[in-house]
Amino acid sequence: MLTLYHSPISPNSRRVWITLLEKGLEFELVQIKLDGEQFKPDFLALNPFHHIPVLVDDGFNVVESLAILDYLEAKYPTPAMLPTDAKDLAIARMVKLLTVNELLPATTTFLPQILGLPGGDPEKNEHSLQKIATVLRFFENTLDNRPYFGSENLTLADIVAGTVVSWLPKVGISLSDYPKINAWCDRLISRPSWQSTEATPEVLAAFKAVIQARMAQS
Ligand SMILES: N[C@@H](CCC(=O)N[C@@H](CS)C(=O)NCC(=O)O)C(=O)O
Repeated sequence: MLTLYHSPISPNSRRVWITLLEKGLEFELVQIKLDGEQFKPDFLALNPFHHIPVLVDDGFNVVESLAILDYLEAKYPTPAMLPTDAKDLAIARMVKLLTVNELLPATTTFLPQILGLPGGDPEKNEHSLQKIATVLRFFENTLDNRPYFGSENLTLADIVAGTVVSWLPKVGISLSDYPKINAWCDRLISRPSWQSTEATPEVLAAFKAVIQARMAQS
């Protein structure tokens, strides 16, 4: 039995959730409220680093979302969600790593904006916007005439990048200068796996309350 410990607002856990759905696996979802539940002993026993996601597969714990995706691909190889050709595999890996190392950190600058909260530093925002543009240009140049990164079929790279890129228009960062990425993003968000994992207004409101409480403490 597969169990995913997650939070519906987190792009790190959403990428695992979508992969489980796209692989057609049966799984149980356990929501961890990031207002302190991640520090409780039961959860720390699963992940001493107090992060979601955690995947438990019949008593075997996997932490770190990219390691979880690799585990799922190795253990449940159908449908295949990584290219086998060396260059295509390099493309998929670059897209995954650029998303977590460059794109995602740059988007966190816009957290107050995403949640409609005051705050945000114009200088930091400008720096982040430039970083985001560099990543989007790289992605635009990396997509060839195939519908997905290095593949005719959806890959783990599309899931990792797509769960972050699809949020950009919501904070006013248009994809219109990147026509291939724009069309790719539309393809992704029309998939049932994307639609069924989209954060609801209630989830966003609960997250906003957690961030407001943290801001009041600091
Ligand atoms: N590198 C980790 C990052 C996980 C992560 O940062 N999760 C956040 C939610 S997006 C979290 O659990 N935060 C709560 C905490 O660190 O206490 C991964 O990819 O799994």
